[in-house]
Amino acid sequence: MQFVVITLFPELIHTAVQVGVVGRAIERGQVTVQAITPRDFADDVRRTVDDRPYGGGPGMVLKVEPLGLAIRTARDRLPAGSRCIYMGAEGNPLTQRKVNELKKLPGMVLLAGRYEGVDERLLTTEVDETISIGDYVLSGGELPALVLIDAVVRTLPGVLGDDESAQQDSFVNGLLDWPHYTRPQEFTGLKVPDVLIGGNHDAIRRWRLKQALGRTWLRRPELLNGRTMSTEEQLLLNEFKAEQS
Ligand code: 4H3
Repeated sequence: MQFVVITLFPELIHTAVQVGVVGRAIERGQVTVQAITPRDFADDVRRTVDDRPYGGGPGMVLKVEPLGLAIRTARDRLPAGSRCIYMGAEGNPLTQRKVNELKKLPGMVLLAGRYEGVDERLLTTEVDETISIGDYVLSGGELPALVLIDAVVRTLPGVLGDDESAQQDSFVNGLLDWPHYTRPQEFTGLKVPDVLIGGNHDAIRRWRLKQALGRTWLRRPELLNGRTMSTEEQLLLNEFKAEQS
């Protein structure tokens, strides 16, 4: 999987992708992350990358020509079938379902804006889709691009070790994660649930599924709406509800 991020802050991207799961995937050659900056395509001595908005008002817009050249250069570095995605709060939500769609692509250009954003004509001609990581405004698209890269890379085959991939099952399965515990067995008077100590693997599996269902029902009930539940899941959720009062 190949990513090219278009950004005024390439060092932010390079630094962030060095660590953790994504950093390891890059070291192993499973993923590449390049950054391209419009500044390298600016034609004046000051290397100007912003310009004033038509219609007036405060703030600047990313200058069209250097950004357009940066996008085309990025596209040329990627295989056919790659997509150009703009990170913006007005976009389609980044969900696990969307991540599972994106992971099938050979590569992505991720356009990270700054200032007031990108000229609409570049969005309509060069960008295939706008994606939002949530309903809030950020000062740049770099953090959303890094969020998208992390979410996609961890789904790629062979990126997570066996220990880590079991852990992934929770949101992938449409539910919130279950509670986790480590040593000591008692901490500040709080005990680890007995079932996790016993070593009965089926009891543990059922407890975790029940907690995942129960927490989803408590905290994010809308996630259960479109989801078909097995007989076991219905039984466990009913048990959880009965224990609530
Ligand atoms: C994405 C980008 C929020 C999100 C963003 C999100 C800066 C877009 C600039 C950048 C424009 C002006 N904010 N929720 N901000 O995913 O290029 O907003």
